[in-house]
Amino acid sequence: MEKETCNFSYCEKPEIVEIETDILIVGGGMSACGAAFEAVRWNQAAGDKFKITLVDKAAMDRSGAVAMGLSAINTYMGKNDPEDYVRYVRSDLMGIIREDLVYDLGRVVDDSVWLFEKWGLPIWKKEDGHSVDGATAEGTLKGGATPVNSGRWQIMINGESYKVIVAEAAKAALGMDNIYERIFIVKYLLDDAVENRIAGAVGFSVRENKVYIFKCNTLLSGCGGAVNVFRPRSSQEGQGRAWYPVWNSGSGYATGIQVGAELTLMENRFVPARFKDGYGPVGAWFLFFKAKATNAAGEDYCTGENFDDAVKKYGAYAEKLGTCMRNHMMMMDMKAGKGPIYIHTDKAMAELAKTMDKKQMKHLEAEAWEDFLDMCIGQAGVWAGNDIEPDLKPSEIMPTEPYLLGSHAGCAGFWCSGPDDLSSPDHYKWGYNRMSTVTGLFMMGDICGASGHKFSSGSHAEGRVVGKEAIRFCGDNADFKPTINQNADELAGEIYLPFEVYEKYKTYSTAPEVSPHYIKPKMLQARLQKIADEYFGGVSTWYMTSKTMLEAGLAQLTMLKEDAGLTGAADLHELLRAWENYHRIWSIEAHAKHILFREESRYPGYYYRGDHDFIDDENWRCFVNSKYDPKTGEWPVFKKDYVQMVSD
Ligand code: SFD
Ligand code: AMP
Repeated sequence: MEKETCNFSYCEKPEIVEIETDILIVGGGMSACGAAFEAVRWNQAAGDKFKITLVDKAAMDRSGAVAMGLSAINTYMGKNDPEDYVRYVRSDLMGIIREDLVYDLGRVVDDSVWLFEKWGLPIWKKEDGHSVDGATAEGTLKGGATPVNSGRWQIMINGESYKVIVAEAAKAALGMDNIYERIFIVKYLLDDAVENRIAGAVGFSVRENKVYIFKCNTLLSGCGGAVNVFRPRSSQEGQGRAWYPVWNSGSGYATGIQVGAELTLMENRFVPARFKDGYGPVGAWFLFFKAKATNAAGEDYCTGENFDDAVKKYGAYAEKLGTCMRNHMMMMDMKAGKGPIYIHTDKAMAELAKTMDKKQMKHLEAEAWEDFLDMCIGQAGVWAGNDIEPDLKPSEIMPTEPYLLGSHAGCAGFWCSGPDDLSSPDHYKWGYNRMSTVTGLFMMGDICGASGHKFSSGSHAEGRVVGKEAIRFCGDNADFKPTINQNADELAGEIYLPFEVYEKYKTYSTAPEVSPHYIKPKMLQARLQKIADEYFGGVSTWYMTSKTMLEAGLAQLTMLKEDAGLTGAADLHELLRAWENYHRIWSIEAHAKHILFREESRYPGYYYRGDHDFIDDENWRCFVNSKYDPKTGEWPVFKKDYVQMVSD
């Protein structure tokens, strides 16, 4: 079909707001809040030379993955050594990580946790051998108090208001005049005078008819991962429910890819085991309440034949029982009809009751509920609706649809420069810590690749590293003036194209939902999810794909991308949905290209290449990187050397 353009013949022209700033922070989640807080501190030390601006598609108080709150901070070093943290992350992510980035995070992450506590986050403490709520516990972690560790790296919090607390500190530091909420960033802008140099970003208000053009010296990108790229398990009545936040729609990946930033390990994904239908996280139940998971016959699916079979196929990696391997063995039983898989919350509570008096037990029950009321309210609803009292009945768990992310037990993201004081190899560092291969463009949180297991605290800490580096970058590049040749009307026309298309053709059919001239965002999303699910290893094929399936799916995706240029949007809400979809398409395209290139199954339990169902360290213990060329549209995929920096 013919390409459509928007010159505002049919839709209303938006007001155009132009903002010049030195530092532009895109996103308002954990990493962006960390970046804002730290950049302001270093800017003050530099004599307040630089203007710092933050733009978030939502409202910072409740935006991003921590919106609902959390009940644990999953990365806290305490007495652990950062080298041990590297060993743990490397083992869970199947032997390939950027050890410089992970070590660098390990040495600073606790400071962010201490700040959270200072700002008012209640953190549980161990007092006289008992766990005490954060609100009543004495002392602070920084002052030497002992946290309640659920696992080696995880500590318990009363975290319903976690995000509000972290956002408040960032807002207070930046000042509301420098914060733009409910502005969706559509794309980043490269400089027209200097090659491979970031110069700004454009977006639109999701509440008013306004398009925003930001010009900047440096851009700090922290837009989270990609959710709803694969067809979700929840359908119809539960549509929209997912484990990771639905508003993290791949913007971080798409915006960076489009300006040519190099990607790494985009073949990786995260498939978490979650409470069925409610998507409640399992970590606190496994680690803190010591619950066990079994098949329907009460057998541990990570032992016996399943274990032996996995070791035979995937070698020593299987023995370590990392997150994807645990999934793998669970699925072996599910596929053999040995499900449902249960997590025995009831038995765990009964076991704990043996060591507790009535009052302590009541408190523990409250915690068990709070675990979900804090971070996944829907799960409490599913329990109530299904007549499940978790202290009396077990619950089903299940692997979810795949998500793309780089801060939880996944590592898909951009190839970033590391710190320069760790004797790392030359190809790991090029000047500024966490800067991508595009000059002035930094990546943090979910989208800084090959360095998973940062979680909420690590993402904040990484943001702080980036905030500090951004001030240094601005100081070193103070003379830079962004040159953007594309005029404001052209940029606004691009963003408002789905409005123009809809207004032009909406009367061509009796039901404007259906038209031969455009596709509505909801339909486009359904097509995208179907392609990803069926060709790229979603739930309907038990995460299985292959060269031929990937190639067929990529061919479909090419057509979908073309059709996405003919999306029709009736209102601002649909305009948001249209651009979110576009970002998802770019993210999943990168994912599929990388899986296609890596001829092995590095992450069994996350995805399988049926035509290469083994781990091949000799040929593939390396990074798979790729780089889209914004000038030619070519997108080569290639290997990059992995270097082990920390001994086994
Ligand atoms: O239980 C645009 N996470 C957990 N971390 C922990 O430390 N403990 C836990 O208990 C955790 N668990 C957990 C977690 C997440 C979720 C959803 C659940 C449970 C249910 C992980 C952390 O939350 C995660 O690692 C960090 O939040 C990642 O930080 P960051 O900064 O990479 O992403 P973000 O916080 O989601 O923020 C993204 C921001 O970008 C904005 N945005 N803004 C402008 N334009 C666009 N186009 C944009 N697109 C996105 C968003 O609005 C947001 O502000 S448990 O499972 O382990
Ligand atoms: P989750 O709630 O599954 O997101 O996990 C929270 C934290 O607990 C993460 O650090 C996980 O890696 C860890 N975790 C979850 N389940 C297990 C398990 N069965 N064994 C070890 N660690 C786990």
